[in-house]
Formats: sequence, C-alpha cells, structure tokens
Amino acid sequence: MTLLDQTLEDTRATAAATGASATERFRADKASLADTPPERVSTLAREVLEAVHATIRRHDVTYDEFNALKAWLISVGEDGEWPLFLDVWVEHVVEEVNSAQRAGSKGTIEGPFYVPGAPRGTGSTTLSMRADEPGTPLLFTGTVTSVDGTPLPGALVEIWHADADGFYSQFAPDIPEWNLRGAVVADEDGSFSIRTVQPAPYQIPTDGSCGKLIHAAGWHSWRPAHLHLKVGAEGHQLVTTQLYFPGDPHNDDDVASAVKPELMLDPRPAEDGDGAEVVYDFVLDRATTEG
Ligand code: MBD
Ligand code: FE
Repeated sequence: MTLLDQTLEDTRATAAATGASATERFRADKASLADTPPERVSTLAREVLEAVHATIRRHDVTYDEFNALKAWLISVGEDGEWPLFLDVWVEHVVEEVNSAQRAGSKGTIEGPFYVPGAPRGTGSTTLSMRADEPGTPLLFTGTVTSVDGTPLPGALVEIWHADADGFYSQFAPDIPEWNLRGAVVADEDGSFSIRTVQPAPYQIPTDGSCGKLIHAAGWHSWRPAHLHLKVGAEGHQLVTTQLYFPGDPHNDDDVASAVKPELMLDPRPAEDGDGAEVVYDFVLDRATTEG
C-alpha cells in the first residue's frame, strides 16, 4: 500500500477502525463480568452448544464449512466487530426478555455507539454540530412523566445519532468529538426540547466480517434512520430506546430487528418553515425495589 492509499484509507470509516472504537468503548463501560452462578453458566453454555450441534446434524455441515466458520470467527475478533455482531443479531432478544414487565415507554436495543458524558443543556438544547452540518433541521420536543402521569422535572434525556451521511462521531474519522451527541435536563414541567438534524439510514460496514457474512448470506446491511435515546429520572427505570421516521424503506426489515410500532415518530413541517418538528413523550416505570 502506498502512502497515498494509506491516507485515503484512513479517512474512511473502515470496519476495523469503527470496530476498534466500539470494542474500546465496550471495555470502558460494560466489560465487568456478571456474577453468574456456575449452574447457570453451565445451562446457558450447554444449550447454546446443543443448538449448534443440532444445526450441524440437521444440515450435515462439512469440514470446509466448519473451517470457514473458524476463520470467520477469528476475523470478527480481529476486526473488533464482536460488539457490532452481538448488538445487531442478538441484543434485540435480550432487550425483549428484560423489558417484558414494563408499562411505560417501549425501549429497544442500545447498539454499539453510545458514549456517556455528552454535553448537557437544561430545558432546551441544540446538539453540537458542524457549521455546515448537512441534513434537514429537526426540532424534537416532549415531556417525561412517571407511569402515574406525574411530570419528572430533572429527568435526563440523552440523545445520539448518525449524521446525514450515516456516520457516528467517535466511530468514524474527521467528525468533531461530540457531534450530534448531547443531553438535556427536563424543566419543572418535565418538558424538553432538542434541536438537531435528521439522521440518514445506517449501513453496517461492508468491508468487515459482519459485512462478509451479510454478503455471503445474501442479506442486506441496512438499519432505518433512527435517533438513539436514554431517558432516566430518579426513582425510575432508565429507558434505552430508538425512534424511527415513517417511510424509511428499512423500517420493516431492519438488519438489527430493533423497530417497534410504538417507536415510530410523526414529524411535520416545522412551524418556522425550516425542516421538521416532532413531539414524543416518555413515560418511565418506577424503579423496582428488589435488586
Ligand atoms: C447502529 O447505528 C445501531 O444502532 C446498531 C444497533 C447497530 C449498528 C449500528
Ligand atoms: Fe444506531
């Protein structure tokens, strides 16, 4: 590779660069091991392995196929794409079983690109963005209340999303650190207001191991355009969610299976004529008292 190729390469959001950032992020925030009793570890590991064995028997898997799997698993790690793989193809079921008891706002998967500690405003905020940030302006307002209807002043609404080219700051090169990432503290009446731009649909990197699987299986690599949010308040359960835009061709076949009808926005042309505005209210379940 020449120096010029190297430079061109470095300015793109390669699978390996994105994967390395996502892996580092995961290790910093979440990699402490759950204290799982050996009986449960044994049951879960055995059942996963039994499912693999059953698939091999049902389809008479060959040694060539077994070796292709080994090579692919090795490369997922080398590309740093385990966070991507697990969040795209597994997390939605973990979210499903862990939110089944909730009465308040629906959540969905977090995905690999959340970063804690984004700049924060009070009541209303404009997300940090470049002077020439591409995309349709979006005014997003709403309230945060408890399941009994009580407004939750001081609730924290965190938001992060891709830009109008489908890239996330801190996971793609040449984007300012906190671009399109921010948080707002709800007012006395539980209301908040966020100015941003509409994100583009997100494509899983095609040059990495997850992309290779998608290509080999004849699947597609797209997530519909979405806003990510975490909404939390004292004494209440944190909701991690995503909101989607009507009309996106991938709302019905999200590669990450994370769309729910309750998460569809209803944007209208903005009153000031510039872009779109949308209202979405969050309802939080009370924190459970038992651990
Ligand atoms: C994303 O933006 C995302 O939200 C998920 C779940 C996986 C990959 C990229
Ligand atoms: Fe995302």
